[in-house]
Amino acid sequence: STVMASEKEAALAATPSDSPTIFDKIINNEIPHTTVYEDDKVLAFKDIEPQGPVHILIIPKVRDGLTGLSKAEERHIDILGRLLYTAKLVAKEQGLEEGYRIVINDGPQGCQSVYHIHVHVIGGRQMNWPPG
Ligand code: IU
Repeated sequence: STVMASEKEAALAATPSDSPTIFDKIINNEIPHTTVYEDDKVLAFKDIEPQGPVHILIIPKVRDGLTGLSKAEERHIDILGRLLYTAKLVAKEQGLEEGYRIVINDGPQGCQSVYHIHVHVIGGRQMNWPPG
């Protein structure tokens, strides 16, 4: 696979599409990852390139057309709520008592590199605003 100099480069090289992504391989246990939470609908695992002491990704196990937030339809309302609620559970379980950052990157300008919707939970350090 191609080595990317940065997440931004990866995002700009990524083509928004409905093709299967690396997250399917993670869901199917075909590539190593560290699961921190799982139920019948969602999977939460450690990001391989953590942007803080804690960096977890939360994804739906079935993508159902939800390549990114911009593709959301009314039928996705339940899973969208579940992704956010899981973010809260994971943040608490990870001990992020002082706060944390939730991110959903969308599209090239949003720096999205994987077209299977995911919620980032980043914490364990002071965040800054505005984001980069
Ligand atoms: P983004 O919002 O699409 O930019 O986030 C994709 C994330 O997926 C990014 O933080 C990567 O480090 C992360 N990731 C991963 O955890 N495991 C992988 O095999 C790949 C990307 I490729």
